[in-house]
Amino acid sequence: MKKALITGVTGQDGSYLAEFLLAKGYEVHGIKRRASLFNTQRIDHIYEDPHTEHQRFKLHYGDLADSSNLTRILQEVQPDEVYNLGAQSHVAVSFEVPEYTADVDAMGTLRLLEAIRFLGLEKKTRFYQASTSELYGLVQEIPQKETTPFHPRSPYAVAKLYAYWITVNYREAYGMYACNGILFNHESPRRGETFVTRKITRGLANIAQGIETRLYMGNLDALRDWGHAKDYVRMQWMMLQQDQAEDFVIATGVQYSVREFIQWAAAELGIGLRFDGTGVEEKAYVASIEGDRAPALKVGDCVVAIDHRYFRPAEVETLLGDPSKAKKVLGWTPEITAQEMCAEMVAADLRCAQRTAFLKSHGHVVPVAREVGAL
Ligand code: NDP
Ligand code: GDR
Repeated sequence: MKKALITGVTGQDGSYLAEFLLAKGYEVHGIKRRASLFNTQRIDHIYEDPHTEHQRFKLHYGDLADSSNLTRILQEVQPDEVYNLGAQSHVAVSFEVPEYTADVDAMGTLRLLEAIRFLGLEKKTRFYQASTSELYGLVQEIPQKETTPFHPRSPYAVAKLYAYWITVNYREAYGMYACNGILFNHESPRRGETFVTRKITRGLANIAQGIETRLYMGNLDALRDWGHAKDYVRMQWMMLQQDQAEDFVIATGVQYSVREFIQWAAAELGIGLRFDGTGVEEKAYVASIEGDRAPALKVGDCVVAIDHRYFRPAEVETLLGDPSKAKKVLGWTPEITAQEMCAEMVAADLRCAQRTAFLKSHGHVVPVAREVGAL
């Protein structure tokens, strides 16, 4: 039975990848940070009690900031495959905690690679690094492919640039099977609540049910190439099954604006929107309502407004990937479109908002988690 070790197993991708690998018959080990509250919501459905016989999904406390911990876990598990998905993954937050982001995202990758080498596992253990389209930043070429030059625009992207190159370096220096998946944005109902797509689907679902009144946004003109996380974790595994390690761009090859995503999400709720104004003054008003999914709204309500705090010190305005190499070499194609994914996310967030509204209407106090400051 093959063994995989996933850092970031409690995150969006980690949870889908763990499911995927378990279905393939792997023994899956995940590194989980200690937190003051449970942080395993995304993997609770695949949790296995350590007392069960033949347990195939095992969690280890750990942190990418702690080399001795990583070395000990690697020594114990002796994995065939390591997926390094753990990261401080929020671009805007990286401007607030740049040093921590560098420590975890850049140095954390080095710590893992070095632990593999130190333990003499470099010929046994295959290594996947979660690289990112943020490396392209100020884009030099449209669409972006494996050979497009990088120009990172945030402490997150700069840290990931180090992680990208140290992965290439360990491949070249030590003959390790180590590769980078340069993944463009991918989302799902499990996406963190402060990334733009989830913020929109959750915010509009809450507004439709009267739990919140307005969604405050940053740059609506930003263009992104959005795919579904399920399609992308399949690709992460495929990248480790080749004869030789290579780096791949994973994207859909289609881009949309944040404003378009808001319109799709609203349409899923039966709401037609009218955008007025430009830049920091822009607002969106309810122009039409159909069906019963937005009982708290009426035509003319202002549901989206701009708050300049959500603009970043340096923005990545446009990203569009060229996944030709992945299609040609690996035979990979994304199966879920951005619009289908948006519909799935809205449906999930609407169910949650309806539950909250129901409980509130029956006198229960239901706190709605909110973002911290402008992030
Ligand atoms: P998430 O933010 O959902 O998950 C990040 C994971 O990393 C969580 O499990 C988190 O733990 C864990 N983590 C954070 N800090 C540490 C640390 N110090 N030590 C160990 N684990 C830590 O990210 P995604 O699942 O969306 O992304 C997975 C990876 O892919 C990340 O590296 C991200 O940068 C990268 N990426 C993501 C893209 C996307 O569009 N989703 C695109 C390109 C790259 P906890 O649950 O405790 O917070
Ligand atoms: P990104 O994702 O920065 O691309 O990084 P995010 O969803 O945070 O932003 C996408 C674009 O939307 C604009 N935007 C807003 N973003 C957020 N979060 N909140 C807002 O209110 C808002 N308004 C407009 C942003 O400015 C940006 O242009 C994600 C992460 O998953 C990274 O880890 C990963 O590497 C990249 O995708 C690829």
